[in-house]
Amino acid sequence: MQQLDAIVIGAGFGGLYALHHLRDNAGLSVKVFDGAGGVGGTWWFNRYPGARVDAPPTPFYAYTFSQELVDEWEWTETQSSQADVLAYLEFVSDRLDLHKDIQLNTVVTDARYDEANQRWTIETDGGETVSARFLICAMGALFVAHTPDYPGIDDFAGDTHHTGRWPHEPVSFDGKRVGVSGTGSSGVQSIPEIAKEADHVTVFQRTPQYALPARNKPLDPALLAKYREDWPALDQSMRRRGGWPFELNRLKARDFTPEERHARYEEMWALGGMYLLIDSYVGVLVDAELNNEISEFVKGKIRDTVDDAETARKLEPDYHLGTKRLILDNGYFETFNRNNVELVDLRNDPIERFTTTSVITKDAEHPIDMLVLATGFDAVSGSMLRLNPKGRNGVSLKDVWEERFGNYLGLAVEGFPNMFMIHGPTSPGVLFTMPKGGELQVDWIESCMRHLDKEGIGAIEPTAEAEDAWVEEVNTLADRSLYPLAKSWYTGANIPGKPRQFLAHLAGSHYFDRLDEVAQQGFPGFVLEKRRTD
Ligand code: NA7
Repeated sequence: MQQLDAIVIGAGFGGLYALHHLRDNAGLSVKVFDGAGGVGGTWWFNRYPGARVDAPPTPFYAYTFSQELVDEWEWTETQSSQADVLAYLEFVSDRLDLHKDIQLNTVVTDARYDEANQRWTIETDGGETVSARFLICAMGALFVAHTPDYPGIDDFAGDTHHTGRWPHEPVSFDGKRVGVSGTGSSGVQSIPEIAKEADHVTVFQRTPQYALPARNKPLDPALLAKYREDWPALDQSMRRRGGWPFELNRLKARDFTPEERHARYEEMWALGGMYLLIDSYVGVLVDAELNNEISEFVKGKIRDTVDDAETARKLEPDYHLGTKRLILDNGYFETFNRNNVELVDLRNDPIERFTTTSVITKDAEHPIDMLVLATGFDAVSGSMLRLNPKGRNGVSLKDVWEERFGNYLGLAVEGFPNMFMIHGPTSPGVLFTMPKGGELQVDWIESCMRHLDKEGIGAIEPTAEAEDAWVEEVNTLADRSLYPLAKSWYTGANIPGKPRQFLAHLAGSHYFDRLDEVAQQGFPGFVLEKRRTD
């Protein structure tokens, strides 16, 4: 059986960096396994038309640790396309010679902790068994695609594509009547592209969503050069500002008149991207009154954009802006002015069943030739539960997480020694720029491993008390904000039967300060078990 220091599951942003850092900087033997046919993780799977980065602009949704990588990769647009991000990750894998330690097309089917030897053993779908001291789970926060179980959906005879499992061969919408279910980021990004080609598009909307204009444009080479020059400072800025590279205004709404505030919203709207949410006034995600004002502003923009008043009304959201994942769009609302696009409001006209050729809602039958499911993911916890590792005494994660996603620091779970999660539940995840957040987590894991070696420790796991206090802390942070008021995948509300728990740490920079503190203090909250074997 192959013996390694660390097994990494997942070859996306987090897993690739884990391989590089642990192998090339820490000198460990590491192997990455991924079920996909290429590196890229989320960016390998989510290749639906219109897929783009919806985080800070390029080049900040990228690795930050290497000035060489920053200098060598030529980003071309401000909100990079899926193809560009994937090409970048392939470039990084070549440049850092990662491929030789990545085994693709290999699903890890089992992972068990061997208590006597303080090691993990994994099995793959190819029948291999591999052992390592550490198991690093970098399977992604948005990996397990969610498909609604409408009666008859499996009987539908046309092609069905989930945005999160998009085919590698081209998909033609030409001459087709396409039904799209779901209006989160994936739906909002893909619907305008599908509508350009299809005969007819029927959008099945459960929750109307806010979307801010992405204003994607070519990236000015002079600006890119400037970012490269200022990279160390911008990188530090991201670490301090919740993953955002630029200084933010600290304006207080109450210091301005309604007219002045409105003018500022217009200014932020014109800038595009996330600015309206993060840089108009402080407290948009905690102050309901302020949030309502900005939400109303965006609803006004939707009404201004959509010609048909009834359609515009159906598209108006009724939750606080930003409390579901913020969407950046490229012509989404304008798409409803096309005469080949129709909106079905599922709240008033729910889907009853599918036939071989149509979707039947309460009020009508909608014939379709193709179904696009943009219905999201069993987010954050789903990929860990799919792996379902078995910890001490063979206890499975599914059993431990039946009612609550207990863990400490979003990184480790009691009863699962030497197992670490990247972007796990209660870590900042998508609420911090993910590539940077993953790097910081991996850096912490490596410092933890060094500590264990120095102290002759064979196994580390959190205490139950540390987990309880941590989950409480993350919940308290969430409860001070408007986030828990929305039904979102941050709370588990998108998956029937999923325990409700706020899955993201809302103060990213403080989270990473906390990780630093725990490392400096010798890992309080963890049980350290002496090494049993040499
Ligand atoms: P999201 O944001 O979870 O969106 C999924 C969409 O699918 C959303 O509109 C859901 O409505 C809808 N949905 C889910 N289940 C159903 C059923 N049963 N019937 C109808 N509609 C349904 O996933 P995305 O892939 O768009 O985005 C995920 C992340 O990827 C995104 O945040 C970016 O960071 C990139 P709901 O709002 O739950 O009522």
